[in-house]
Amino acid sequence: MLRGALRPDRLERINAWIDSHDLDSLQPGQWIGDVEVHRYGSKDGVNFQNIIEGGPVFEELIDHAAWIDQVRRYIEVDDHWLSIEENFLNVRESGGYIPIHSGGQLVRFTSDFRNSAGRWAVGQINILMALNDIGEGDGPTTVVPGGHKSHEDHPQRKTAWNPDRQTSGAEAVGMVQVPLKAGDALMFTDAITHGSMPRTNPGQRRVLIYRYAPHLLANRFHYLPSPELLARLTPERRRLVMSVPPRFRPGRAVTGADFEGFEWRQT
Ligand SMILES: O=C(O)CCC(=O)C(=O)O
Ligand SMILES: [Fe+2]
Repeated sequence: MLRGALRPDRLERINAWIDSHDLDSLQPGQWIGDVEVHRYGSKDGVNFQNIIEGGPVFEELIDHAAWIDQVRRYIEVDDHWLSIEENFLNVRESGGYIPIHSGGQLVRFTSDFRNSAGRWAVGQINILMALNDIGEGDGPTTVVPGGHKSHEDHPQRKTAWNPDRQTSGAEAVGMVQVPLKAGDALMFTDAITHGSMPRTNPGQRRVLIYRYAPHLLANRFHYLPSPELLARLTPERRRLVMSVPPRFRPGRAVTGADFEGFEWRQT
């Protein structure tokens, strides 16, 4: 728990960015500059993916002092460089929740969580920042404590043999709620079995989620940073958003259109 990680003036700037968009009119696949409107599923709300392109207030959080050294401690060891794996802003309304997922039983490098001779090998760390208070009825994140060390699937998790499971934190056995105050951040390994309570209150739950991983595992959606963003970033931030720059022969020009219709797998 990182209490008060985001100062009130920063929260105000971020919330003003959200308020300047009409959520009801936004369609998945729509772009706001270099930020893409997105949904994982039908219940878990709108995601503004690649939010670090949304302006300085989002850029500044790439290596925020409230967590970056802790994140490095678990991920940046030996041949692993730290990289941002995914970054988005999520807005969830009444009825919304994210079903129970993850767990130590998964064979997934981002779920790696071990210590070797005093050095950590962690595959992914999430920083979930509360942009408003997330208490009773607001749909707090839920975790199964120790779930990242489990060798068994949580019986209520969606699996290949149980594909229609959408278990919320209200129904899942062994889950605890993690209420947050606006400005608090929750730091957790993505391996932990987690999800959220359904939001029952009116209004919106607003969070920012930045995920960090060893550079070999980044990047989930592979947004290439815009030249404008790269020009603004410090060398340290540049390494976090693009640890391994793409390489082309001299003169080769590539655009997004070259990859349109390309089939890809999402985990
Ligand atoms: O929406 C939530 O509360 C949980 C988010 C989540 O699943 C994640 O950050 O990996
Ligand atoms: Fe998650």
